[in-house]
Amino acid sequence: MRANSTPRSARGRARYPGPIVTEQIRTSCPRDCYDGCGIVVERTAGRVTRVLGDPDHPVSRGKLCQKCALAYNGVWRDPEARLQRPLRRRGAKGSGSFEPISWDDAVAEIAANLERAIQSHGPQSIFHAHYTGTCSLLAGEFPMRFFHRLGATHVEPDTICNNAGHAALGYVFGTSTDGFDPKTIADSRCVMVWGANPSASATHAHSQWLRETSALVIAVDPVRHASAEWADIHLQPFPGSDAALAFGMLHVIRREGLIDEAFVSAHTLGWEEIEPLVEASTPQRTEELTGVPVAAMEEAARRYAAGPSLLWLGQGLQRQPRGGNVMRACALLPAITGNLGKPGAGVCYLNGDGPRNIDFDYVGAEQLKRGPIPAIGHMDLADALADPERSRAFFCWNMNVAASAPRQRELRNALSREDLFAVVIDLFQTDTADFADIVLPAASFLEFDDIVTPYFHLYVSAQVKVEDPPGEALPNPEIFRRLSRAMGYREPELYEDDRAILDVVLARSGLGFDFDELAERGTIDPFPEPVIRFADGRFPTPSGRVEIASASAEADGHPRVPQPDVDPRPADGQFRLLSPASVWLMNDSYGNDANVLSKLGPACVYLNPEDVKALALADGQMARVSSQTGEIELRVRASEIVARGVALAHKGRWPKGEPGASNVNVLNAGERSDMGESSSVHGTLVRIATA
Ligand SMILES: Nc1nc2c(c(=O)[nH]1)N[C@H]1C(S)=C(S)[C@@H](COP(=O)(O)OP(=O)(O)OC[C@H]3O[C@@H](n4cnc5c(=O)[nH]c(N)nc54)[C@H](O)[C@@H]3O)O[C@H]1N2
Ligand SMILES: Nc1nc2c(c(=O)[nH]1)N[C@H]1C(S)=C(S)[C@@H](COP(=O)(O)OP(=O)(O)OC[C@H]3O[C@@H](n4cnc5c(=O)[nH]c(N)nc54)[C@H](O)[C@@H]3O)O[C@H]1N2
Ligand SMILES: [Mo]
Repeated sequence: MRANSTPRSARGRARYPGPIVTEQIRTSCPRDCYDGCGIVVERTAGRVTRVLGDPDHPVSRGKLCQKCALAYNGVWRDPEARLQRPLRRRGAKGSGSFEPISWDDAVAEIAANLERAIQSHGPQSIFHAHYTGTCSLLAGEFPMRFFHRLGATHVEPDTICNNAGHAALGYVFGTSTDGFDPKTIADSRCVMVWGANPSASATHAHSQWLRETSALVIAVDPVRHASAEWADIHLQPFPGSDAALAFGMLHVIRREGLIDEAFVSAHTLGWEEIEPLVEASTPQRTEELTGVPVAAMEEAARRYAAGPSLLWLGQGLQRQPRGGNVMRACALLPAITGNLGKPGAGVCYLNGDGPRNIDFDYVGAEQLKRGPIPAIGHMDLADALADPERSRAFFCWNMNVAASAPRQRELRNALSREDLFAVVIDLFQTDTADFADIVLPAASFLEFDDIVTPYFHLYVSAQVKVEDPPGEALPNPEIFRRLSRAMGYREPELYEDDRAILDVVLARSGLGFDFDELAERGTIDPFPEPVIRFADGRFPTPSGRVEIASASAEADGHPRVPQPDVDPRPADGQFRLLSPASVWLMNDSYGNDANVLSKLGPACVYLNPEDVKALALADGQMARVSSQTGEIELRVRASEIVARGVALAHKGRWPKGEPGASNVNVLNAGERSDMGESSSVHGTLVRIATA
């Protein structure tokens, strides 16, 4: 398909005459964020002077979010803060004491240690963890070529984030990554945002997409965050009770004759199997189970069913002990009301590359695998790294596990093992890097060309090099080419040049533009008309229908149909701790920016004022928050945004900047959800007392 050539003001790479020549260059934000903003970089005399939102980009409209505006004009461009040379450990693990070494010495030392691990314990004793520290294509996928060839154990990335949702929606729809096109909101009468908080995790989607629509907005969240505050209807269930809420809404929809019978009979499988459960899920019973008042729930059910309606299922929603069941239950709503396959309707969890046709397998060179790749989930990482028979070496790249992963104390103990050879590749000396034997300095997104495919909007964006990396820092792909050479590998895929890969990817996509055109325009929208998913009524499940009842789920040991379950309420004075995205942090990425830190203030825990009183605490006082795995001191914020029994402390601070050298993940016991070996971090139970 030919790209849409919407005219944009001719600012890309333009030169402005004058005594000081300032160039403006378009690029794109590759952070793990729904928004995928367009960026304009100002450069004077070859030096970047400012990083701004692209005024012509449909999402950023000239404004970056607050956190990226600070970090991209702060710590990310501060050469003093950035890693500039490869480093070798000098002191004890975790002490942060290192000496600079050359790239040749660094990769030779890594190769020698990997060989040693392979000889003594096999390649599977080398573990590598990575996630979405950057979401650009080459920086995220090219390193996989090296690890496929090596045969290292893969720490399944999505298990730290969203894998339960992927598994659950896979059972229901046969896919979790074919979400609605946000553009179709123009035809929606109702938008239901369930367990996502765009006001923090997608600030442009909050301030534009959601706030500018004339559709009715329903938010379903235990926290009254700014998007919930903005919504026309806010349902505030107790965490982990959403499956019962979805069944309660189905009860109302059925009782009031709002089922789309034609859609149900033509395109779904197993409705009759859940009808008795729906029948039993009366509004009164639902209120008892979830805490959501009957009237609000009934109104939301009616408005959603009337449609056309969008359902945004957040990643926060499924970070629960029964998060997979919750996702399956919520997914019944569009199926029963026919809010699928037509303009203004649909479900979105994440958008994969879908119609953009980006060949990720080629970029990751699957063919280099020499057999099945061993894998573990993040919930098992601390144990695997603690065991010298299982693990001899560890790579961490695009990720900061010492801040983001569960069982923080156990993980740090494991990373302290003298006989675990650790390599960390990052822009900064993170907590994880403090435990490395070799630290390799990575280039930032401003320092190499790449492609970004955002996961909410269906755009294709260019990441454009605007300056050289500081010191000897290198882009991820070049780092892995050097590692391959040091290992003596011969496969040509390991040495393929970045630009050649970008050209192949765009040529294969059939989208009709090459990298030069993309770089010139910054972002291209290949689909000016909203893409309507499942318009033919067919779903990639075994039956071709929406599988309310799923034999695949049953074969995997789950109930055939979703259940109207709720988690037990926390007993004897415990609280349910939620630790979602902070407005000021990007996961753990900006926790070392001075301006971000001053905006953040001290780490705090939000509690309902009644709970604050009952705990004999006061607003502003320090509380000791403890769980089965650790404890942390947090400043109390008494606030009505959470109900009684719920505690809220945002993720993303750097442990080494905190008083007890830990962040909220010291409380996270790494309990897994019911599906996908995935994190149930929002199900963490804690006790709270005066510090
Ligand atoms: N308590 C709690 N914990 C959570 C969560 C939660 O909700 N609550 N959420 C979880 C979720 S959803 C996620 S996704 C994870 C995220 O956890 P992480 O992936 O650990 O966090 P990030 O900050 O995204 O990225 C990690 C690192 O990537 C580096 N980086 C950026 N660009 C590059 C690059 O080009 N090359 C290299 N080599 N490195 C780069 C950054 O400097 C940063 O240090 O955290 C999880 N942890
Ligand atoms: N500013 C900022 N933006 C980010 C990130 C960041 O760290 N900071 N991280 C990025 C990443 S990696 C991800 S995965 C996304 C995550 O972004 P989201 O999908 O928005 O997920 P979370 O921030 O984890 O949580 C969203 C909401 O889920 C709610 N929630 C928790 N448990 C339940 C429940 O049982 N039921 C219901 N209904 N709601 C529940 C929380 O109260 C929270 O308000 O954001 C991305 N964007
Ligand atoms: Mo995430």
